[in-house]
Amino acid sequence: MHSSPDPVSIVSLETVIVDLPTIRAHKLAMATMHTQTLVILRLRCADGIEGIGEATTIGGLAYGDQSPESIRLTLDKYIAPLVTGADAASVNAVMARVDQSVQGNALAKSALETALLDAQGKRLGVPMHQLLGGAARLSLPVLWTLASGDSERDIAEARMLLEQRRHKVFKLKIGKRDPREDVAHVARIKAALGDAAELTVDVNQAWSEATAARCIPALEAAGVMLVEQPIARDNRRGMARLAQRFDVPMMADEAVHTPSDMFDYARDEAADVVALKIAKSGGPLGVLRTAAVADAAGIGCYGGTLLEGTIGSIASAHAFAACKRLEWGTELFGPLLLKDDVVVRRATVTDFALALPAGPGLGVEIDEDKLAHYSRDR
Ligand code: MUC
Ligand code: MG
Repeated sequence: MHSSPDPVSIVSLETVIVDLPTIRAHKLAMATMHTQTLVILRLRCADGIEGIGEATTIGGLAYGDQSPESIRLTLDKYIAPLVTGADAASVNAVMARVDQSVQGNALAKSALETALLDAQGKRLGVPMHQLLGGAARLSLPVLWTLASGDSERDIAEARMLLEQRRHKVFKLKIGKRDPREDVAHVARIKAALGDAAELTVDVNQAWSEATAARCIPALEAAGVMLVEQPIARDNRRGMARLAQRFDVPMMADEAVHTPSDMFDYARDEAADVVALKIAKSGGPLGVLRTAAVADAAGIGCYGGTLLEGTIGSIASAHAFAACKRLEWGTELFGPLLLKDDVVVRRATVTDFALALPAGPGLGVEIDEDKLAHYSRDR
């Protein structure tokens, strides 16, 4: 007879907001970043095990409808009282309890689900991906985003990263400038790098459907291999028309968060590829549910980021490693955009890929001095 193990209760949740400088200005359609703000979650359990998680967005409220401050408030005031005393090992039960009383707030939920899985992996002595069914791959290709705002600088940056064998696929952030200037910028970079590099573009919803229809042929002619979220997240029918009209694959990002968003996109044939993000889907288990719908519909999966630091990026990496198909690689370069981080060993990319840490849980350890140093409460 099997006896079920004693429950391990959740004792406390602690949140820390850290502001970290970036290595250069990162210019996106909706925000220019000089720093990145991470919300770090520490979940302490009765058996002495601590799980860690991260919730990070881009540009305050510029990218999504949760800010670092609101994520922290949601975790401290609403989620902590709900989960304190619950069995930490029953990850799905804890998340179901939270879903019952907290609508939306996928980023806060993602930090919680990550911390629960980290704790459970440490408890069982297995890496997080094993709790997700095991890794289909132990290393993940990682692209780099060129977003200095200057073509020549972007070309020099790409050449250096190619030379270092760090990245060979580059995503260009466009949508901020006049569309003609953006298209010329993309064409200039592709012409300079030639076949040594593949290019994608992310418009971050900045174009109207008419502007997209006008610019995409020029992007195709320049050799762009993927166009990400060219138009507003709400304009699903517009995305379907663009996907139908052009050969270059259309990727949905801001438009697809949950499995049901993915289902609607699949039904309307509104995307060829989806940018999966643990932050949008409420955690590593959540993102695999979205991936399953994409997979069922033949929509390609891409491992996306909200420019998290090492904790959030490695949590994403465990989930993307467990995806059945990950045809479009990942963009888990967030830690490399930061001058510093709050962990002992930062994520690195070598030979164009990120290797999963082998330790239990996430396999990532907090650096207490750095966490205290960068904490906003210091
Ligand atoms: C986004 O919209 O995809 C990913 C890479 C980057 O530079 O910004 C993000 C967000
Ligand atoms: Mg995007």
